[in-house]
Amino acid sequence: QKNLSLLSPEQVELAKVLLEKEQSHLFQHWSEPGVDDDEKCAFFDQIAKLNSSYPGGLAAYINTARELLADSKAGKNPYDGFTPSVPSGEVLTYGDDNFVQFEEAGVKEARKAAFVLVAGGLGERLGYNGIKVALPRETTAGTCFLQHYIETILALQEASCSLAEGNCQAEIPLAIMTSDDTHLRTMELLEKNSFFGMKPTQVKLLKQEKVACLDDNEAHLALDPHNKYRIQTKPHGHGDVHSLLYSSGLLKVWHDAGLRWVLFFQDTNGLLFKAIPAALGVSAIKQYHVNSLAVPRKAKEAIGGITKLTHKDGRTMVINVEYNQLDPLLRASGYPDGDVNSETGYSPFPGNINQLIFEIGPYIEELTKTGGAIKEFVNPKYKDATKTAFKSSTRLECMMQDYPKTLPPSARVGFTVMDAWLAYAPVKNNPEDAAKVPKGNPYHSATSGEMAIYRSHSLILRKAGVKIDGPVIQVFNGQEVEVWSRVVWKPKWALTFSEVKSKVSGNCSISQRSTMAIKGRDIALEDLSLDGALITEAVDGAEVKVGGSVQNKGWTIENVDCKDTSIPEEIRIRGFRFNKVEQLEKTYTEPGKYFLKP
Ligand code: UGB
Repeated sequence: QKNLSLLSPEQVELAKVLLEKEQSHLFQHWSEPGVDDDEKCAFFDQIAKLNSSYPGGLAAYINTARELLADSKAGKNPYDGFTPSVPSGEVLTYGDDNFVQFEEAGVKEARKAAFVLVAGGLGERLGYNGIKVALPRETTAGTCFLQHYIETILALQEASCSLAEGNCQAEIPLAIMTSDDTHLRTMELLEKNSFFGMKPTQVKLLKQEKVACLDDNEAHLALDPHNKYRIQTKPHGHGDVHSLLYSSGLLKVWHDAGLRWVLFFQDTNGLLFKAIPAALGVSAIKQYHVNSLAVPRKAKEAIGGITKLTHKDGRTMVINVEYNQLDPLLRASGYPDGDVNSETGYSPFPGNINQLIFEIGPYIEELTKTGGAIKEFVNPKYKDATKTAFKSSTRLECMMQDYPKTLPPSARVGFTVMDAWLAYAPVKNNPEDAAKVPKGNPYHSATSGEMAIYRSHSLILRKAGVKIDGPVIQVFNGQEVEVWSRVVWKPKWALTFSEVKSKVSGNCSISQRSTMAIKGRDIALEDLSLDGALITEAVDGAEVKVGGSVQNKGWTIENVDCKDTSIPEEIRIRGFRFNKVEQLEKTYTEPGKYFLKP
């Protein structure tokens, strides 16, 4: 009481909220006034932050926590009353007429889009010490994820503007959600690299705050074990992105500027932009308020399944069900074998890759009602079966893909399925865990993430008429992967299948042991026969035709051990590195017309 008399009116209000919500234990150990006053102020600063960064404030957080903890203790299933079934969505086949039409429509729409990268996660499963967006997407060109994302958005901006009538000045905005774990390093990466060519004003960083930890079923807030004047906090999950976009006012700025779409994406999927133009085209043509990208999913694969849920009362929704919940839900709903592959070799439930496209109008309307609050969940680890005590403190969590859970039935919620080889190659698992993944299921490691890029590029070129050898199978860091020709290109070379086709002509062939990096806009492959390594770089305005027979010793692949700490971490987590024995490398620094022939 004596301590409270020293507080400002705002601090008194906050203290009252805490006392009303039965949190007096937070003050019980406080020393006399005049002792530890700085710490006490810091405590209230923290409380004020926790209060303002949560929709509805700390009181709402504690109320929800009590409800969810009671449900968890009672063993209540969040899907009680719901029956799962396989939903129907848009299933695309890469390169067919339908796909090409959606891609064209998507590129046209892109100038009305804003991109949101959720990059607040530390990637505990990957165990990498840096921020994940700084990892090389592949090690042939060495471009990091963030650079690749930005270069693709800039290429889309340009391609989209070139289709607009009149003088198009569109600058596609990019928001990046960071956290205390990633914020400074993300900012440094951008600043050190001049924002990878984007205007600094185009990029906005939104930092998510952690939420208060909970000690017990009564939702008593947990004190930090190292400081009795602090509340212990933990991450709240990627679902924070919605409240941040709303509370920062950014969404309104985008809406007022006439933008129509918001595209959310995760930190380490090096393929996802291959799927963006077509998926955005689907959103525009089908007028989806919400469109989730999905890929065929192996049963029990550690990604959520897109599921249609029908409630006893008639309500239906198409929503992601996390992988650990899908199997029990199916077993409880008349599928005795749970989540199993169908005769196609895949689960009938498409895999959520958390690439979401929202139409801004309906999105902002919904957030005006909810403030961006997302249905949360709690996952306490109980000490024993009585479920009365926790092994360690817990907290509420939320996921960005749960946004549709509060939408009315009239909302147009759909999804788009594309081949995994085209759209999905996340880097989430460390080498040891990846090596334990059941045979046939994807590894989701740095090794598989890089190899998937070469496979995707090889398959795209094959579809465009290039003769490309099949892969060989190799083992790196205990993972058996297909090794295709190491082909990479800059996003401005080609964003869509039509663009790839327009840059390839005659009889082109690339052998399996080859490496090809295309670093320029106007580089055309004409009657090229490549058996070795070929690196072509050209400034805008330099038109280069590459042809003839290129043959050299090329780049070989060497195994490296993930435990060998003499090798940089970003390399050893892949289990291989390139030995650049011989290559043909040409750089064109002046505009003009050139013919590169050995
Ligand atoms: N992230 C944040 O920005 N803040 C946070 O507090 C937490 C994460 P994970 P997860 O792609 O296969 C998701 O940890 O959550 C960012 C889907 O839920 O990599 O286990 C983080 O930086 C799942 O349905 O993934 O699983 C990263 O960019 C499936 O789609 C992103 O959020 C799965 O991803 C995802 O965080 C998948």
